Amino acid sequence: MFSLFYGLWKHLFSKTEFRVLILGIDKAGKTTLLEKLKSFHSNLEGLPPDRIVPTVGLNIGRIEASNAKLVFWDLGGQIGLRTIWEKYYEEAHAIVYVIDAASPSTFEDSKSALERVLRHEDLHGAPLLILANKQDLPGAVSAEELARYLDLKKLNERLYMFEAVSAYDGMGITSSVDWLVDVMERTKRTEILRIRAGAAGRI
Ligand SMILES: Nc1nc2c(ncn2[C@@H]2O[C@H](COP(=O)(O)OP(=O)(O)O)[C@@H](O)[C@H]2O)c(=O)[nH]1
Ligand SMILES: [Mg+2]
Repeated sequence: MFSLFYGLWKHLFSKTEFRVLILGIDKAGKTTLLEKLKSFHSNLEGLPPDRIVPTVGLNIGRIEASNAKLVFWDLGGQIGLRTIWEKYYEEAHAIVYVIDAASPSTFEDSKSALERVLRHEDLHGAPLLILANKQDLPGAVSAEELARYLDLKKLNERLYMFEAVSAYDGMGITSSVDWLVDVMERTKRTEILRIRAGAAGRI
């Protein structure tokens, strides 16, 4: 009997809940991505793309993947809403940065918004997954091309990866989540967040 309860207890409480911020400029595909994640990894149906409206504020999605629990926060990307992003930085384990890879005219805006994110000290050491989204569209640039274009400096202290995805057809999404879980499990930032939560009585 004890072992049964112990097993249940372990199942319920042993998994850390990782908090992941989904950032990116307006129309990059953040909310569509979140809905795809939900439809892949939970019993809940994600919203179909034609029912997704521009995000004002915050969408939250909880999933289980690679034997971990993840909470995704999808924050609105319009310029006026970007100041809200910072409020969530301190608690986040990792960042997913979404870019519309089929819209080169927006790359410059994406790049400067991302550089601002990376400069913020509350995100120190947070792993970064950059998604070259909308690969289903003919003009989309590859992950390598996007990486070359962004030419990000100051990435040396964090784990990062570029991945080509489509929030429409799901390309690249499962491997992206696997990577995220793997790096969040071994990054120092996770350890620091865990210690801080414990100190605040929120283990
Ligand atoms: N073709 C294509 N369109 C996408 C993809 N992801 C998002 N979109 C479209 O891009 C627009 C903006 O998407 P949305 O998720 O609202 O972007 P957000 O502002 O970053 O949340 C919508 O018209 C989506 O249907 C994708 O992977 N492929
Ligand atoms: Mg949105």
